[in-house]
Amino acid sequence: MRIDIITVEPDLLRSPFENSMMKRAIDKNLAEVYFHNLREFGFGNYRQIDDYQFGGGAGMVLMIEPIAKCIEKLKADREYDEIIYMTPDAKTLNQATANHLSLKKNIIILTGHYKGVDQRVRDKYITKEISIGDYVLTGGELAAAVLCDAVIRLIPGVLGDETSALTDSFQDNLLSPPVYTRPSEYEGMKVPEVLLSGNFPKIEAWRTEKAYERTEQIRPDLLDD
Ligand code: 6GU
Repeated sequence: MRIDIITVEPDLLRSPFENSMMKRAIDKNLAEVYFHNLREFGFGNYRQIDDYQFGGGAGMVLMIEPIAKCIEKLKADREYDEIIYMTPDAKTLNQATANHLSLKKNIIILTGHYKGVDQRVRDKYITKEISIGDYVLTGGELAAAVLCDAVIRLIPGVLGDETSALTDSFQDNLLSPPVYTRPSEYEGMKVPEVLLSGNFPKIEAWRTEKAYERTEQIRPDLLDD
């Protein structure tokens, strides 16, 4: 999978891709990630990329031309399955969207900044808009890193234990059950007996029960879907 990220703050984005799972995926050639600094496509000596909004109001808006130049340059070299815009005024990212995107070959992720991008960018180029939750971030960079992590870990071969992505919270719209490791007793707090029993059907049943319990308590909305 190839991901091209168009951003105003490439340095803010780099470290998540240079560590842990995303680094492993890139090292194994299962994911290729490229950063494109929007500033390089800006106007004039100051490489201007944003301007005041028509109609007045606080906050700068990213102009269409620099973004169009960057996207057209990428599109000249290959076909893209999705051009995604990270913005708080969009549907919230969920596991189904991550699963869907993990099957794609080439995607572009555009990260917004300031007041966002000129609406005509969204109308002309964007195939999917994604928010990562109901709160406002300074820019879409960290949101793009979150999206990439959620997607890249699902690419076959990235996770060492091939089954582990399938048992994650949310893969079946349930939260994960509690987990324990050594010691089996800590300051009087004991690990549930069933987990030490070696009876795997019983352990599975316990985990399912706890997953439902936790979901009902913390995220009952997931059970409605
Ligand atoms: Cl994708 N961008 C920004 N700026 N804020 C957000 C977001 C995205 N998702 C949630 N908050």
